[in-house]
Amino acid sequence: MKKSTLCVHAGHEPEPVTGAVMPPVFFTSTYVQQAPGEHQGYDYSRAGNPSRTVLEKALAELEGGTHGFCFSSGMGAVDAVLKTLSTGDHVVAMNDLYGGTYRLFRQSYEKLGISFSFIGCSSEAEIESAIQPGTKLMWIETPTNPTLTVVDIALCASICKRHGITLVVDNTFASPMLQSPLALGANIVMHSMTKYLGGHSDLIMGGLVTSDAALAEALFFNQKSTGATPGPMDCYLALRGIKTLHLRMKAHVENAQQIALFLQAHPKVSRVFYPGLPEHPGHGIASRQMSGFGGMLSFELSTNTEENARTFLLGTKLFVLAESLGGVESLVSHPASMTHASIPREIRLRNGVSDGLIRLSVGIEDAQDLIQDLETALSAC
Ligand code: P1T
Repeated sequence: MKKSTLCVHAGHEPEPVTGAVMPPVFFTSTYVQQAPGEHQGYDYSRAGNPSRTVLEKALAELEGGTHGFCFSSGMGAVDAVLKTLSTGDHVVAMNDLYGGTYRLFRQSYEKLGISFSFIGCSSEAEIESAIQPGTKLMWIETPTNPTLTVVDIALCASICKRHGITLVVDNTFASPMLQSPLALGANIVMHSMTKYLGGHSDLIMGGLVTSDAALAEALFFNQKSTGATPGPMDCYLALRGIKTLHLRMKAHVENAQQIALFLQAHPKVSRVFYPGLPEHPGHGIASRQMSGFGGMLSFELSTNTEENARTFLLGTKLFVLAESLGGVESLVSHPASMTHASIPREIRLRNGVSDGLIRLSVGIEDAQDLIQDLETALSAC
């Protein structure tokens, strides 16, 4: 089945008792047992809830995997993966990561004796040289947040396979519509479902998908043991979001492409980071491994200072100044002081996140209205 059909149908069929076309929302924390330990598959909603099951199945189907797990945030999903590791293990990670992921690695897991090497993931030699005897996990985002760097998933997968390393791909920026990491050889795909999957900026949620039974068992154990699980209403909202993911992604991609071209041609803009532009260093890989270049882009003004960026950020009206991304509405943000503030400045600068970098989450409004909004803000800079 094509992904657009899966978006509409994945995870459920009409409900057998009443014939309801949409799955009911099961507001229950617990389930009656016929005898101690005898039940119909659900005993307590931290371990499982039918509304969550439907969503987890839908997510797994969309990512082409066999096991899906949903969490009460993207960070809850990241944490469940890291908890599969033990003291002494080593992780190779992409150097440009969402600030919260970087913070969890450095501030929560390093002190538990897990070590990390942050690298650019730009070549086989670079990745090979970062691998140590104790390397258990490789963590990449592609395209990255916020510099839109593209990492070759198939290359990482083949190196990881050779060394018996689990490859995790944070697929948040692409969404399952534009990129399928499991098909390219990744072992786990991770999502902040708060973003494109939810799609309407009205929930916080994370997701993991794998086709590896042993990994699935470990992730399920961490999910139910730690308990960062979403409630049934959020699961329903996420499922409802997924039903239009294919249509929304098409609009996000078309609008972002037009805005990238507009910004690239603008005299007050010096650099545009968007994998859909032929000049982007990751354009070739993105063309191979993505079916569209996404709705996220970043750029720098010709006078690339924090003050000038601030003038721009206060000058947009349609692009609302806010963290997060992937909703129907357009957002603008300043990674250095917002989403990536927890990364020390010198490391942030080394990773290409300058003080003046501006990030756009391009929504599904009319492209010309969005461009007009950007033009107004640029004229004030
Ligand atoms: O916010 P949460 O649902 O917990 O997801 C964390 C996360 C993980 N991975 C990526 C690539 C992300 O972008 C995020 C969250 N990002 C933002 C809030 C942001 O504005 O970039």
